[in-house]
Amino acid sequence: MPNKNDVWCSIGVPIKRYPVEDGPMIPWHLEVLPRNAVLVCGVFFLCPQGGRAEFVVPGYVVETYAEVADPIELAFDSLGNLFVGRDNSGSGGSQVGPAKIHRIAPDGTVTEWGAEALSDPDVVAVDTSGAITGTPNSVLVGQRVSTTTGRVRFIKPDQSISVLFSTTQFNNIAGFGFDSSGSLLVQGLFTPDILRYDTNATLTVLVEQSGRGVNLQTDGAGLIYSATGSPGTYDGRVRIFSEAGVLVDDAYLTGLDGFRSNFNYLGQSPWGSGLLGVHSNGELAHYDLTGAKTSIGTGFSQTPSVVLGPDGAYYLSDFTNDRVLRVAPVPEPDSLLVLLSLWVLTIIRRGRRDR
Ligand SMILES: [Ca+2]
Ligand SMILES: [Ca+2]
Repeated sequence: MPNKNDVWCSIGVPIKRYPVEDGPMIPWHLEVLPRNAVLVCGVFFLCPQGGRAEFVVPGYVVETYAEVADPIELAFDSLGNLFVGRDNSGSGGSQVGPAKIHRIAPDGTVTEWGAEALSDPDVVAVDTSGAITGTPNSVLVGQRVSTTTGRVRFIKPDQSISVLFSTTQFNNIAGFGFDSSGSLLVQGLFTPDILRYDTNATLTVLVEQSGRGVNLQTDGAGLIYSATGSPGTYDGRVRIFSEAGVLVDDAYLTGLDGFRSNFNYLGQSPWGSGLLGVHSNGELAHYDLTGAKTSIGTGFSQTPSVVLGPDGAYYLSDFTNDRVLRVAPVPEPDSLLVLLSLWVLTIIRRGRRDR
């Protein structure tokens, strides 16, 4: 039997279960269910409506960049390789089970990355400079390794794997960021405290807070944006802290729909500076630095990560459909192509006149 936290189709085949918990099950709130889900005897069922959802961002083309199983967090290295964290629950396995992360090369080739499978490898970041791991472009992987212990490992470009550190401050990892000094910041999941691992390999507790970790973003200029959700109320919140761990804004964003909102991209975008994220209702939204919201797209489903690519396009993990999406501006008509078309038209017209 499916458990109450699973999403199943009416004939009992698992479609996708969103890995919001990585541990003890908490019943899904009704408002986070897809529109085509129904509640039967306490079990949520999802009836596929044929084909994939429509992803719409006016002025932008949304296309499949690569097909990958169960994608969660995304991170580019300095060479344009895109690393994709992974959660086995999408394929019916354990939320904390072992898997190899994916690497999508710039030519689109997908490789299972790392010398061995790692438990719960859903959160990733890239140490492009090597300041944290000693090896540029090592991929940091945030893991849950036991009921008491969280761990950060890193995969070097030769695919060998080392432990960066383990902690009992929290047993699972919700997000990574880098501060302006190049220190690695790590937010927990069940306990959303924030740790700092500096370039001298010193680990300190920067922030202790309650709720549940959703994600962490840094602006690289002194501020940390920490997204949390509260079990039961789903009153999602983004707080701002200084890099010293001092609370700057306790309520930068509030009332978000909890775990299912993901605020993954912080920086300049075509919609201005601020945060980009996807809500549980499929809305792609931008929040400016005052917290004002602009809706910029619809139809997204279970999109745990948004990152800016080296080509200026945005890349989104589409957990439900086992793929990474690329969102790029509608291309301008090539001016040479326009000139060529006009020239061909002129030739045709002249030919008709000469007949
Ligand atoms: Ca997981
Ligand atoms: Ca995890």
